[in-house]
Amino acid sequence: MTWWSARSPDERGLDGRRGPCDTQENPWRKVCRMPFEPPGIDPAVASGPLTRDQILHLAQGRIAAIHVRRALAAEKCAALARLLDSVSLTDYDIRKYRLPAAHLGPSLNEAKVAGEIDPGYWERRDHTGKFWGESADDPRPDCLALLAAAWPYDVGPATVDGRELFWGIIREINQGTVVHCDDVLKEYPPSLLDHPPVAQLGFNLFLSAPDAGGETLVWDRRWTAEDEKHRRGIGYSRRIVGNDVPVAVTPATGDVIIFDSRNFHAVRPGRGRRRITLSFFMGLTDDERLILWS
Ligand SMILES: O=C(O)CCC(=O)C(=O)O
Ligand SMILES: [Fe+2]
Repeated sequence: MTWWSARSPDERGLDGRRGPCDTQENPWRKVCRMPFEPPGIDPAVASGPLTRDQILHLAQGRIAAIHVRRALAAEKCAALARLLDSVSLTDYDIRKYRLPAAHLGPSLNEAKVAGEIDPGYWERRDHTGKFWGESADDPRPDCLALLAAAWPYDVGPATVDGRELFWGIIREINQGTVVHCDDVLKEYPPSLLDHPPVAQLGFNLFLSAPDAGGETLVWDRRWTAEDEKHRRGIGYSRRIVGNDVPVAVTPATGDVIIFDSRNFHAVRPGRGRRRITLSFFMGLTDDERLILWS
């Protein structure tokens, strides 16, 4: 699969330009860039304002990522950074994650016990829900507003047996992550969610971005069963992507980066300020809803 092959010679790309796309060479080396495209514009990364077409193109594998700059106002990010300075985040288990990272709020893939959701998950969901409920700085309504402005159908929490899942985990990842992919249909029995999604996208709002580095890397490469022999904890050996060049998206504070989480992806280590995101997955359902969970 190549992000570029979907653009026929007379079709407009997301950048509004018509293009023939040369997919003979390695597409990750941006061979599709037209001579008149200013440097720094990557045709595989759509930039905001977020639209329904961008979300669909991402789900179709036509682009690698969507980068919405300054989706959250600077004052709101600053208020959240102050709030997060005053709470302690929980460290992830380093044996599993291999690189230090911390979080606030539960995630579905961490709650898996013998293929099922650990009953303690629901308590953690309520606890974090209460934390945001008591805070004037909850950024989740801003995320919903961004999505609602782009998506003409329902947007709301994913459910399991009618119970709403938690969405909007806070994650601090300063030293990067291993290469991995996230796909709820592979992590759990595929019928776990009441509405199993046809595509799974990862949404990250940057409450604080590093001064340098901290890029989100996305490879044009989906998981196959063969890949399990390269598994290391929650991720995979870097060999899994060989010399393939990923699309790299550099976050700034207040930005949103969305990508297809079923593609292999990773985070580069950052320098300077903390790299803190509000993160969740968005599933596209067969009845055109966006369902959210972390
Ligand atoms: O923080 C990021 O840029 C991506 C983190 C990640 O692995 C994900 O959202 O699935
Ligand atoms: Fe991920």
